[in-house]
Amino acid sequence: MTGKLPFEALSVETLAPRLGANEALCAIIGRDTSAWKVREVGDGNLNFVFVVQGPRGGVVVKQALPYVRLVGESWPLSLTRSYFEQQALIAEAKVVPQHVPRLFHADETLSLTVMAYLTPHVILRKGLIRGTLYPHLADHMATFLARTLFSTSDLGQPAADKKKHVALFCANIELCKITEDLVFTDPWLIAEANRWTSPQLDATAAAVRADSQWKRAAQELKLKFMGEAQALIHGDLHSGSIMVTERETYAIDPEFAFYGPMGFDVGAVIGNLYLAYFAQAGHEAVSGQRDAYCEWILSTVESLWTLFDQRFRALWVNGTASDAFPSTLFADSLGREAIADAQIAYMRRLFVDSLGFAGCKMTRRILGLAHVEDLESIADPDRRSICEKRALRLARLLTVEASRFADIAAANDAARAIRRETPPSL
Ligand code: SR1
Ligand code: MG
Repeated sequence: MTGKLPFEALSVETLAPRLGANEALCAIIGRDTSAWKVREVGDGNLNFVFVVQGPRGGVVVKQALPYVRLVGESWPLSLTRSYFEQQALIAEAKVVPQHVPRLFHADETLSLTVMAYLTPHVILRKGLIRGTLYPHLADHMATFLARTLFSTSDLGQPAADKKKHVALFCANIELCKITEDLVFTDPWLIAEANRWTSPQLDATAAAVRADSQWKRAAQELKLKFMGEAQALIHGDLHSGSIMVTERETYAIDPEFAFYGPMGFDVGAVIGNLYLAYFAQAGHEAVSGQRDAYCEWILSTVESLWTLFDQRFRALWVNGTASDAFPSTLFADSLGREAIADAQIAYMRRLFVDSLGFAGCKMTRRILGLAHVEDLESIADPDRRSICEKRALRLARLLTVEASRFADIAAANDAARAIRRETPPSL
């Protein structure tokens, strides 16, 4: 009997026999599968990631599993997430091909995405832990954010196109639900999957659960996340989803993509940079050794927002595809003033959203299920908990009092002041 083979979780041993006849792979790697070298390199929470190298070149083969890898088969998860990742990569490549891995092949049955193998790029989070400077990071990520968010918003495309694209991504329900629970709700609950540095953070976690202002602010942001289909967002743009060299930057893994609030992506990058900032004290061999590096992280946060703001506005001024703000309505000098005011107000709302989301993303990485290596790799729990308390203190300010920050420099000043607090005040 012949027919399509069913889904099977691939392994280092079975990948070449199962994919050896695939034209797309053979064209890149070479036809002789006995010469293929396969490694499983995935260190994320959800999927298998294989690097396949051969005489002609290499590719990454990412496979979605029917469950959450971090937890196991007790947490089933739809395989369709590969499809959303592929669709997001296609949309992103239209505006920032230099910042997303090239998509070579997709296999629906096996939930596979075959992409460019990025080498010698490293995961940004690992570089930040080592204290490596990335001089173009802010510039590149500002471009990635401005172009992907603008082009998929109602400012960057006709209303009908946007509605069709929204409909396509609306079905990414399960991945959105993970974020709705893990980022916006569980850290403020006694949730089974939560963990934190204990006993050092026991009282802090209890105080967070009792903080009604913080809970309210997080739920208001959750409502935005669920209801504001502003643009196609990456949906999980932490520093483990960014690959870098000194010269290049790539955003990978957009399987959480859907039409949501733009600030969620901007906030993800900012929040993860702040986590890296507070973790530095746990990585230095001598007190003060990473001070200059901490300042570089803050300067990256500031440049990221400033460049993003400039580029997003420039796209708006020059853009013509939108059904909103037609230029004929604003042709005279009063009209030009009005549109400039509208842009200032729009960017201010986006700034406040971004800080709020950054705060939620920081909180979930300290009190929720999935933590970050920046903090987890600090072996001494006393030392780690000091970093974590400082990060939580900023997270609360960003989430509850985002609108009080006049600009990104003010948010950085708050981070600096908290980093100096000994002991941390939360
Ligand atoms: C159960 S999945 C946990 C986290 O891993 C992903 O990278 C997302 O950040 C998700 O929230
Ligand atoms: Mg991921």
